Amino acid sequence: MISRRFFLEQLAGAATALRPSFAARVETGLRDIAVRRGIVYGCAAATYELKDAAFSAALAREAGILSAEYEMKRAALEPSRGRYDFSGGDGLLAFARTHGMAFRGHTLVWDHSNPPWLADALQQPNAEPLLTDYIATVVGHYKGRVRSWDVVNEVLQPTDGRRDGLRDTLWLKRFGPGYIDMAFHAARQADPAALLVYNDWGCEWGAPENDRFRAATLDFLSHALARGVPIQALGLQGHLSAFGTQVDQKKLAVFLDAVRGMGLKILVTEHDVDDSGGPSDIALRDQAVADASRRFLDVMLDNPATQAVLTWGLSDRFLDPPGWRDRLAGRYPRKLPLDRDYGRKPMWNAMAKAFRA
Ligand code: 9MR
Repeated sequence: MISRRFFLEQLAGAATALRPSFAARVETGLRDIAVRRGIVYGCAAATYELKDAAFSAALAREAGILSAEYEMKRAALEPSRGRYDFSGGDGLLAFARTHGMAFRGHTLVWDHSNPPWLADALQQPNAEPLLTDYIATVVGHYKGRVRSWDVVNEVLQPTDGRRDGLRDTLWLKRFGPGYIDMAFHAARQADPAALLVYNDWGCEWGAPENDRFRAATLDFLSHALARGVPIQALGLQGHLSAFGTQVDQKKLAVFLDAVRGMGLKILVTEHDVDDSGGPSDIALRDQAVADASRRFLDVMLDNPATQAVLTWGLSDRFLDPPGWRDRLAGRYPRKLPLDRDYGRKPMWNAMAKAFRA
């Protein structure tokens, strides 16, 4: 029989084991607020950012799930053929585990961020293993440790002129539409437990081209599910614009209902709000960013199929490619919940309110 003392010792041991992650985040962050809503909040990050202790502390406080901004794309993972480098992804995963966070995989099959050798290699005969073996290796490496995988990323583009709405990618050119099925089946085989996601942008906003995108997405999903492709969730990236085309809440809600009606889960995978084109007054811009985020998240979270919200980064500090500042006439972009000094912005408050609503 298990003695009471043994039981208490086990309990104490478990508490000690958990302590580091709690100690690292005494303050309530978006992750805790999200948990109370029954969802998970997190963000994309990169290992170079983790070297900044103040940022790491903010990340541990705010994020309950981590995604890789670029270190789990093929260019990073397989820089030369057959030679894998998991250091970036493993570094992020280690941080996630230390801080009790879940982990996402982004992304297995994309038209961008592929290593330079891949295009030529794909021209050889019997090239399918370049897709399926890659997925088996990468998903196998992270097996049991990734909650959800973006299996294919950005595969629709109705304006490319195909009846099936598929984007004209290097994968489509080489294998035809079947590459998507191959990718999902390979991922399913390599990790039976991970949630398999199709991730894209284009369904979020209210313009006529987005009507076409939503229709193409529903068409694509229903056909894929009918073929037995193991797609389990739709990821909407959620890259919004504070001063450009807006979300149409009604259209978005109807679309999400249809997705849920297919039995799929929904994730917001890369949310941020571009503030270019706005007034110079920072308070006004921050408010517009916050309002756009709230309008979007209210609809996304109203649907019971939505499981997760991730922002594409946490702090404006690391958004400094020169092109951005040119577009903002010398100003820094302010598109994320925390500012450049990790202070909470109106967008943080808007997200907290959306989670609590
Ligand atoms: O933010 C990412 C940037 O650091 C990379 O250089 C780029 C190319 O790999 O990808 C960016 O992330 C994109 C994501 O992977 C897919 N959706 C659009 C994102 C923003 O461009």
